Amino acid sequence: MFRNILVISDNAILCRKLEHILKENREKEQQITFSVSPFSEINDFKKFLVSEILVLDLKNENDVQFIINHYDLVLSVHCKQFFPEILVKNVRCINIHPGYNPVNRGWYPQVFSIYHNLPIGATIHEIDTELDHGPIIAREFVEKKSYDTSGTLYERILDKEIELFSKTAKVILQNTYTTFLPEDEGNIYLKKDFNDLCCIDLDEETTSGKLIDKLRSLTHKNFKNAYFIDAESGKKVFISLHIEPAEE
Ligand code: 0FX
Repeated sequence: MFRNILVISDNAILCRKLEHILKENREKEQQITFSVSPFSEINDFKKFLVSEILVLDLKNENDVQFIINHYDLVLSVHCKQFFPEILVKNVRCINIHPGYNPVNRGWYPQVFSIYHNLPIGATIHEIDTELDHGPIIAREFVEKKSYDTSGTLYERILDKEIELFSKTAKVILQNTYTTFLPEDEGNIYLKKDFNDLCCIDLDEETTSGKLIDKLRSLTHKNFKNAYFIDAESGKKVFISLHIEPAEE
């Protein structure tokens, strides 16, 4: 069983839900510590979490050594920092990923799932030296509808992450879980792919279906994602989609 568990995250809402599940599933002798990346707003986490919160920079060798010396399990909960090799080789590191590995590795998986018409889900896996790549502990698909946007699909994926973690927290904390390897290398999309997707080329010829899919994939609450460049002013003009199915 793991004794000193570190959660590292950049997503306060998800952390609040996981804190509850972790506390329900831990044994008395298991210590759980929460931490955030230096660029995260720690006060957002303080609002949500009962536990004390550390700030840890995975690019800082002292911070990485501190983790290696003090913890035997690191849980990455939408942590935006890349885990260095020395960390994953010395401490068991487990990631909760908002995509179905290996189909949706990388950044904002639901965006690329809508745009490239790929299945989507959530995965809990051991971290190795490649992004969203290691042995899988649990994964499940979520339903994707023709009228989903990134925003509506993301909510379903978060629910699935919580569901998967609720089902596996006990065996993860006890270190009695089993794993299986991903079938292949799958697909990987990075932040740059998202930034490129956001720019709409007004001269590109496409089908109505593909354009709707692109705008659905870039519509997420109030985020200003998709844009074209106004020819007169040279300024970005942001676009998002209002989409809803007819009532029965
Ligand atoms: O915490 P998270 O949901 O997850 C992201 C990556 O998607 C994930 O692959 C990685 N493992 C994790 C560490 O970081 O990211 P977020 O809270 O910044 O964004 C949540 C969603 O909001 C995102 O999936 C798409 C949407 N979004 C976010 C930003 C900042 C946008 O549509 N536009 C944006 O500018």
